[in-house]
Amino acid sequence: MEDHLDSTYGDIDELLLYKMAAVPPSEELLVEVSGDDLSEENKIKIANLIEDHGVCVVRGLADPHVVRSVNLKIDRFIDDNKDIAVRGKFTETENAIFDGTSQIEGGNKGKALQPKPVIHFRGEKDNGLIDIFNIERLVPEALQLRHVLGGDSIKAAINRVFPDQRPTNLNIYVNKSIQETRGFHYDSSTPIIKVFMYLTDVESVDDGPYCYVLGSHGNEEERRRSYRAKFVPKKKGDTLYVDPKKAFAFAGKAGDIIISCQHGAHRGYPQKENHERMVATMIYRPYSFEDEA
Ligand SMILES: O=C(O)CCC(=O)C(=O)O
Ligand SMILES: [Fe+2]
Repeated sequence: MEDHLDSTYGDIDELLLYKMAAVPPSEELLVEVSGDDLSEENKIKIANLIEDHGVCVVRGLADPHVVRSVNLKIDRFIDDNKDIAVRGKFTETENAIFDGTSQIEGGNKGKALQPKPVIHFRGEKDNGLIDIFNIERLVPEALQLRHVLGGDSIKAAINRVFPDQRPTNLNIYVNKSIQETRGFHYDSSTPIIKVFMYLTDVESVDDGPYCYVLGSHGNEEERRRSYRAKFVPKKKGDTLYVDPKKAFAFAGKAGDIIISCQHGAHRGYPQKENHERMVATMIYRPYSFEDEA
């Protein structure tokens, strides 16, 4: 039997627009905390949300000054190095490696192993999607973000549901006027968690919010079908079908944290021109993953 694309693809955008306007972000998915540590009660709340929906938002854990400062410093660095960025060629400077056309071998792992920060331009244009590895070597304060996103509190909450997940790489995504993004997809057929932190306010769909299909982490059959499918929209792991009623876009403030099961259907939403978004992403993986990679 041949799998086919579901015609609901077109409707999702409309629904997301509606939901963004209506609930930014849903109270049900939100855990508000104060201080830099999570209480046992909050860890349990987070674990329950991850288990039930595959995603949740934690607000109030990050120091707003650090978030702002890291955001400004990265922005300034990108602005100062625009010329190199435009060339899109492999360039090594005193402070950083610009891996224009992905010449560093070994994929993401290869980039993370470099002794300098690696600025990887996924798009070819000046305003292409930028993925930064080893950010602490560029902006030492970002170490504090690593300590929040990969720290004991969040890890303990995640480990209640997925006992073997541990933080690995910290990346920064910079989207400036990115008007095309990959559609709904799974990062993996087995459990992988990402902990995102918005470093800029994401106020509407125009800013390119993170989107998630609630509960899709539990839909193993659909995931298997999508991975098995002979023809998918773009590449392996793209979803064949998502329930538009459960597709949800996350508005949020700088400092908001989104904990997300990446074996559920998700995407970054395309931006409108002149909109910018910056996100710190901590990738969790099971201890056993190293052997498979
Ligand atoms: O840019 C985003 O919001 C999500 C990107 C994505 O699909 C991922 O990090 O796995
Ligand atoms: Fe993804």
